[in-house]
Amino acid sequence: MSTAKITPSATLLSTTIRHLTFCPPPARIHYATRITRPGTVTMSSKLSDPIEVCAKQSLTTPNKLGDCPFTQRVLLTLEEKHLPYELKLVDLKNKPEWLLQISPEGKVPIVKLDEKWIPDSDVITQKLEEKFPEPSLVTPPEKASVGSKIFSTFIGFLKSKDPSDGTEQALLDELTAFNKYLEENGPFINGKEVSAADLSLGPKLYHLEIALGHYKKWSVPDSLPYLKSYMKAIFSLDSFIKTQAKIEDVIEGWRSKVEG
Ligand SMILES: N[C@@H](CCC(=O)N[C@@H](CS)C(=O)NCC(=O)O)C(=O)O
Repeated sequence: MSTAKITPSATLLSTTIRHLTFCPPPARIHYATRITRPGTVTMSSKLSDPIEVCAKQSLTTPNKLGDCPFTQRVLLTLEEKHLPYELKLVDLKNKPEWLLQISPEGKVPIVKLDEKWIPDSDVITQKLEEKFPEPSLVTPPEKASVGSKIFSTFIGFLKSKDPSDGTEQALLDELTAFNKYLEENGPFINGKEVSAADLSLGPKLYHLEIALGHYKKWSVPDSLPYLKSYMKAIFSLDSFIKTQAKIEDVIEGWRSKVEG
């Protein structure tokens, strides 16, 4: 396990650093910066116990959040709901025994809710919505899968070694369909307000932009202006800036997929 350092956004007033073990959560957070032993980072905008979140540790920088888009989705949900949380950074290259005990698949994110460790960002965000319904981030079911094939087609293109295998076109088709959707329904998936589907897709588009730019010298074409504006808007959210992975981490995170 390791430590983390995250710059709080202007709206978040408390940062607490604690030891990275499954010790009981700290006493109530009181809008103050408190450093005890090296360890987790707690960010809080409310006077309540922080929610424990196991997250991927940076591959490039000690004590920093790593490059997991599923974890960022969960953190964005917590941020947008103004819920305090505490990160427990996990070295996924050297998984600790306790991780496998609480999540047999050994994957992050994992979040502790009602004294139970919950894996999988789909399940976690659903439970957060049920337990903390305000402010609502619900995406209407008919819109919830908009853009959902972008991530898999991005990975197909990223891994491809054959420029004529159709993977670039498959990605372009998905991005073009999404651009059209945004033109007609945007600026966000559910219209004017950011909702859960954006918080899932945003981190994936961030990875797409960085990884394809680095490994393929590829960028989203100018012929998709609604998509470009969407990415700009999501990447500019305070919550996004606060929870995003470092560019070097995203590049390192995809290296084995590209070179492997
Ligand atoms: N379906 C899961 C996917 C989580 C996932 O794949 N996490 C990656 C990091 S981004 C992981 O923990 N990988 C470790 C491994 O596969 O051993 C979710 O939505 O939370």
